[in-house]
Amino acid sequence: GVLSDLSSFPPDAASIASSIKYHAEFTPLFSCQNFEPSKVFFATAQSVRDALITNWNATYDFYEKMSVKQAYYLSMEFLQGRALLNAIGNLELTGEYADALEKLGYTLETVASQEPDAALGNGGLGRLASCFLDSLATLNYPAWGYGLRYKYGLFKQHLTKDGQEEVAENWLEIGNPWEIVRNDVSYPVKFYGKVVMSSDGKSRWIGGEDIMAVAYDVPIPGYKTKTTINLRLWSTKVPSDQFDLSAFNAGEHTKACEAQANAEKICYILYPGDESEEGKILRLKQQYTLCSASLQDIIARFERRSGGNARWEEFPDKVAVQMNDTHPTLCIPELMRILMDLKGMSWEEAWRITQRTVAYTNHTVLPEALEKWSYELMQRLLPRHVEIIEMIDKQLIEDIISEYGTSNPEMLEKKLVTMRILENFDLPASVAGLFVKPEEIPIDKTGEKVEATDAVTVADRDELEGEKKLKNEAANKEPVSIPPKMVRMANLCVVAGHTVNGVAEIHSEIVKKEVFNDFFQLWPEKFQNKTNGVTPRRWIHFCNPELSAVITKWIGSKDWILKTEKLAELQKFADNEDLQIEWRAAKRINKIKVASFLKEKTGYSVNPDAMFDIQVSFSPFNRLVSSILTLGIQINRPLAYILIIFTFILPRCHAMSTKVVNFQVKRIHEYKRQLLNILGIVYRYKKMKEMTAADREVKFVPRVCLFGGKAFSTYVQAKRIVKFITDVGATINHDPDIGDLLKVVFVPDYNVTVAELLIPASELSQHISTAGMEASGTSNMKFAMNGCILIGTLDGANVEIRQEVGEDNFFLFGAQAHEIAALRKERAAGKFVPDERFKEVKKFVRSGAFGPHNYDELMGSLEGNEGYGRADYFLVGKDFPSSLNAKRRSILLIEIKG
Ligand code: DL6
Repeated sequence: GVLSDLSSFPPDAASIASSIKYHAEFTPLFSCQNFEPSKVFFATAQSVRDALITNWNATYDFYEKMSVKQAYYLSMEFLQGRALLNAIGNLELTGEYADALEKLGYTLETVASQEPDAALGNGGLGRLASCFLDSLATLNYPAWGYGLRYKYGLFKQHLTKDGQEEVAENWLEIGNPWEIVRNDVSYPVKFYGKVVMSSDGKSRWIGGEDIMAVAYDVPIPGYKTKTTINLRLWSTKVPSDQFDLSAFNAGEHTKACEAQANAEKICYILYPGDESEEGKILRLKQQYTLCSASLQDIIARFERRSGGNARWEEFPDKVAVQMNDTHPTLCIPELMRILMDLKGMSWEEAWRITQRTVAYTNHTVLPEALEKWSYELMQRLLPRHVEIIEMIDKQLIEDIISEYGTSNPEMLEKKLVTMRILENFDLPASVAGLFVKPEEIPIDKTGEKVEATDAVTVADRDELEGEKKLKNEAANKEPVSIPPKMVRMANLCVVAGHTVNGVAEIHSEIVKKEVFNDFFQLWPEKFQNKTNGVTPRRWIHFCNPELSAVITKWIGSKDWILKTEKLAELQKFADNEDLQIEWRAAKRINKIKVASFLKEKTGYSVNPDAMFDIQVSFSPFNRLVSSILTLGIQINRPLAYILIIFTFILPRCHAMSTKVVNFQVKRIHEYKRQLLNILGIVYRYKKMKEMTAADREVKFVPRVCLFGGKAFSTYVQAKRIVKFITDVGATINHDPDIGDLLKVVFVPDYNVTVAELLIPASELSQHISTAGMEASGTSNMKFAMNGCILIGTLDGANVEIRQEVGEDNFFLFGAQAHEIAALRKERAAGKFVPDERFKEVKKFVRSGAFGPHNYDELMGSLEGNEGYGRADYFLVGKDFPSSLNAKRRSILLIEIKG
């Protein structure tokens, strides 16, 4: 329920100013002489934090007293961005803080701009987690987030003449005014060691390496409520008794600090490179730290709330654990371990409780993103967990056999091979004999056939494989590789989770029909859809105060910030010229801000009256709240009718804006097809160059094309794409023939703060993934909410957005998901006939139009089987002509309405 009557925060500017001054004086982090902006920010944030702590404590006490069911969102990523404006906005104290700071000689904007982004995430999945926290608090849900407190945030992206360069983001350099370290809340986390059987017949995991996970709490305020929930982030350190004092005193300083360094590096960065064995171990340690510390904490809270008389069968009625993708999968065997080995439960009891407690959200269908871990590595690091996983796998085999029987061994074998958690493992003795086919009857060392009496054991198989390998090597020098034994985390999630959800309608269908089809056939009731959502507070109200004011004025209240369906009331004013003028004025203010930001960051000048066309990646929306529903908590929110504003207002408001800014800001990934977008721009540039100046002026609407997004540091192709876009920009932006008619800018270091600036300024944005590959997308929602027209494929949440805004207001193009497999086959068979315009644009790129490079790797990847891997796997060539048509249609709409 809603909390009431909590202690209030100083409401007037004078008391806020004195609270800021107090913190400025007593914060030990800054010198007392100066009152520079970074110090003012810190002191301001601390004064806000006072209020949040009061509300946090009251919220905590309330939920403790009521002993309510609590939802826990476990995520390796939380992409929080800045917190100051969001916190004072949610507390409805923005005006008071602005006044207080003015009294102290500062503007709120200057102070807020001092805050580093908390970039503890990579993209959509992390930003979604942060949006959920805002909405959960706003709706007064008893929920917490659990994550890791990375010392370095997602890298800073510098753009040099060689392309993207990654630089460590030391976001904690001046300290983090929002967090509260809880030195009294820490848990041991173990790695390596061995499992022994104790006298009571229970397994005990002993020895190995121990570290401590320490809690850092970040209060998350809801909007217009006192409810303040918690984001608990774990940091790692060595247990205090493990400092090797004698080594240190003997001068072996590095050795003495080794354990400390080993423990601390677990929380250094998100997704450390995992090409090396060391990198893999570090990632697995991170995942286990998150799961183990969070579960120990959750269980301690459950026991405390049970007053020392825990009734374990009630655990799932009090606790829901949502796994944000597969990174927190280890909470399944960890919960089993704790319940069996430490709380004395039987396998059956522990399994029932675990299954009723955990649920899984899938965020991707990319096979390479469905995590698998080396069995051998996992067994070394987490021996007890691997025993438990083996038991779950064994139980799964039994379930499959009992469902399908043994009368059709071929079908059964196929099911087992796809569904098992353990990959490349022999079948248990009980069933293995069924599948020995005549031609596979093994040969013994003397050349005789071996009787297939029982299971082919692992050792047998390895030996036979070894022999085959030797024979092959001798025969044709091509060794046969033995497939490595792996643990499939997604399969484990599906088996153990009581629900599995995709994040948009089309994605959830693909999850059922393709990715986990065998599981869907076995347990159809587990599978559901929860289309993603975004918070309208951050993503309209706070990031776009201009548009927000227009909406509030015409609707007559601010109710829409909580009840987005109220936005539908704008429809009746759609033809009102005054509204249209105000709407366009708001957009123009945002575009002017972007123009000056671009000038400062890149040196490029863009005309704010050009059309802004953007391709980027994070998002807001109150189509609440996907995964949370699977926690067994009902969030009773209607669909967000926010998009209706598009149907009725957007075209009319764009009407008077003659120029377009085109945005594409996303993680750089081949499936998101930034390459398709930039090739369309290159084609446009080529056509412009072929015309007379007079024709160009008549035929082209001035356009600013913006890209933003980071390429993963080892993703070579993505980095080539970044470099290519910046090279194209460097040529076009300096071409005197083109002037303001076309600008191409790669916005460096795209993050939440940059998104908050770009999205409100957008007129056209690109959501153009190869159909079936973008699980949902959330930036599509954020752009739509800020009065931007979308160009896109029928993919992810685009499908639902298009239904809401109407077909006329969404510029659709491209092959559809069900056509993709056949198109790829056709492509691979060399049957694809490219459009002349596609050939022309590639030839132009190769001609040296953009500098000395011929971009052979990039262009080659779009061509046949020429040694560049999967020949145009993402179907850029196929969708190129229809993307040009869609762009033309979108511009026409904007011009015609004008
Ligand atoms: O569900 C949030 C977000 C979706 O909107 C994106 O479509 C999807 O790509 C993203 N998934 C991930 C997981 N990893 N990969 N790839 O970030 O989740």
